[in-house]
Formats: sequence, structure tokens, C-alpha cells
Amino acid sequence: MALDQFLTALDSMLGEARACLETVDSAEALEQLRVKYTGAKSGALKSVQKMLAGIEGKDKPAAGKRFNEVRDGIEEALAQAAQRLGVSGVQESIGPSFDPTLPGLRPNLGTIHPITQSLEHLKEIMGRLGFNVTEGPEIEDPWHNFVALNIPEDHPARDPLDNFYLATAKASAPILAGRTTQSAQPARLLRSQTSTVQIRVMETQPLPLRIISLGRVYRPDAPDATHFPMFHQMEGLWVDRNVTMAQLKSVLRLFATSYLGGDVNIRFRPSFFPFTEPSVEVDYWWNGQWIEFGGAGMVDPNVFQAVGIDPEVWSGFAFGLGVERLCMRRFGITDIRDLYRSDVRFLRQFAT
Ligand code: FA5
Repeated sequence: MALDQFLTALDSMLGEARACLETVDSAEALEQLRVKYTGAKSGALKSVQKMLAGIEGKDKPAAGKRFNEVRDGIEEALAQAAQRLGVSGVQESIGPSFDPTLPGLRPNLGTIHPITQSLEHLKEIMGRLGFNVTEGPEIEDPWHNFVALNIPEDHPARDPLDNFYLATAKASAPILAGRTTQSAQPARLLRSQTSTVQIRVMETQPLPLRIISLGRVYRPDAPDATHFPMFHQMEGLWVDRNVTMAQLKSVLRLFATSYLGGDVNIRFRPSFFPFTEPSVEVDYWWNGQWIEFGGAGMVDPNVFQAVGIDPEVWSGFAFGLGVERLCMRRFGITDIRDLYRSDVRFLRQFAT
């Protein structure tokens, strides 16, 4: 076959293809054109390519070059038409878009968030001390968040401004009137402490008990370096016949040295919680100041009575620790807000 004839056939095919592809107005018609020109079995390009075999040897380089140009021109016109019609996948169907000679793309691997790492680590340490992990809901009722925990009706901790009550139609009226007792159900709030789980466990599980519960809690606290409106707590509860304050202190000291290191300096300060008597707050020393990381104490007899446990027979201790504060000390993080900015450059530093 003469070169001229071949080139003319190629050019007229390109012209025709471009004209059709410029005006094509549906995805189906575009697909038909794609098959017509670039179809692997009987597409026009394929037929013309077969003619190459009949070209004289000396003309083959010129014929091949022009063939490639025409093929690229048709593919480009197909891609433009696909883009105009918002159709995807046409380019891929034309030929392989994967270029094995390009350098590979490094997959963007995630890392485990430091708080998740801490939660796992805390469970492991407390597990070794014989505490079983249990869970409770984040949406609570006032009975579990307050009443059973001996937090009276007029206690400031129940103020609507200090809690995230849920604005259900039925619940909002009694809350605004300050009546959030069991009788005013169904008030609901995001739990402000994991101590709710103490109640749920004592209501349902047989004694003796030794549990921890880790999870999110919510308070409308203004964010600063050590406060966030959503944070995690680890609640612990040990109920048996002769549990003592000395055991509570030993468990917390053992826990702190296991998690924060043998050189950590912690102290217990007398404090008050409605649900424990006596109560303490626990601090660690860091960067020239004491940082409070939890509260604890002996379970108040009123709490035992609320869940039907005889305080003359049983005794127990409970504690609630701030997971973020522990995590910060362990990883050397000085601002709690950094944990929740979702900045992967920051979070990646703590990859394990
Ligand atoms: C309580 O929440 C009690 N339920 C703890 C408790 C449990 C006492 C059982 C006795 C028996 P408190 O409000 O102090 O206590 O909070 C406990 C810890 O949570 C604090 O020591 C602190 O580490 C952490 N925490 C409190 N508020 C915030 C906040 N806004 N952001 C981050 N961590 C916080």
C-alpha cells in the first residue's frame, strides 16, 4: 500500500473522529464512538494498524509515527468529550494508564492516636492488677449520673449550664425548672463522669467486684492547656468485704509508676466527692507544678444503699482518672488541645 494513501486514510479518520467527538451529546453515544475508533477487535484504528503491514519498509517509520499521532489525537478527543459530559473511565478503557516506569507512590499509613494507645495501655496495666474492663453508655439519665451517686437535687454539679443535657421535647421542661430527678424522666444528658458505670455495675453484677471502665465524658469547660469539653476518664471500682483506703493508695501508686515511670512523684490531697467518703485528689509533679489527674475515695454508704448493697457488710473504693492528663505526661504533650486538632504531623510523632 502506498504511503500517501495510508496517510490520507489516517487523516480523514482523525478529522471525522474529532468532528463526531466535538458534538457527541450523551455518554452512550460517546461509548459507541469509543468502540468505533479504539475498540480492541474491530475499531477503526485497529483496521488501519493492520494496513501498516502492507507499507513498504522504507516508509514504515513515517507511517508508524503518523499512526501514533492520530491514535493520540483520537484518545485526546475522547478524553475531552468525556470530561465535557462528566463521564469517567473512558481514558482507562482506551489503554493502560499505569506507567510502570514512574516511581511508586508511598501509601499514607495512619498511626494510632495517643489517646487510643493510652486507653489500651491503661487496660493492660489494670488488667494485671486484676480489674476487669466494662463499659457504659455515653448518653445517661440523671439517676446514674447524679442521684444514685448521692449528688442532691440542688448540687451545682447538676446545673444545666454545667452539663450537656439533650434537648428532647419532654426532657427540656423539667431540666429548665431544675427538676432532673428520676421522677422527671426521660431527661437525658451526655455523661459528665464515668462514675455512672459504678452504679450500672453495682446494680447488675454480683459481688465482689473489681472493674475499670474507660470512655468519653463531656463537660462545658472552656478549653485551655489542661481542659477540653470532651475528654476520657478511667473509672475504677473495687467492692469486697474488707477493702481499705490503704489498698486504694497502693493500687493508684502502683498504677502511676507502671504507666508514668518509677520516678513519678504523686501525692494524695484530702478532697470531697458526694459519692466517696473519705475522698482524695491525686496529682503528679511535672514541669515545676502539681497536675491533678484524678479523684478517688471509699464508696459512700449512701451510694451502696442506692443500689441495694449493705454497707455494713461490703466496703469499696472508687477512682476516676483523667486519661488525657495521664497521656500528656507520658508523651510529653503540654497542651491537651493538640490531641484534638487532628493535625497528622503532630499525631505522627507518637507512632508506635
Ligand atoms: C470526677 O469526675 C470523679 N467522678 C472522679 C472520682 C471517681 C472520684 C470515683 C471519686 C471516686 P473530677 O471532676 O475531679 O472527678 O475529674 C477527674 C479527672 O478528670 C480530673 O482529675 C482531671 O484529670 C480530669 N478532667 C476533669 N475535667 C477535665 C477537662 N475538662 N479536660 C480534661 N480532663 C479533665
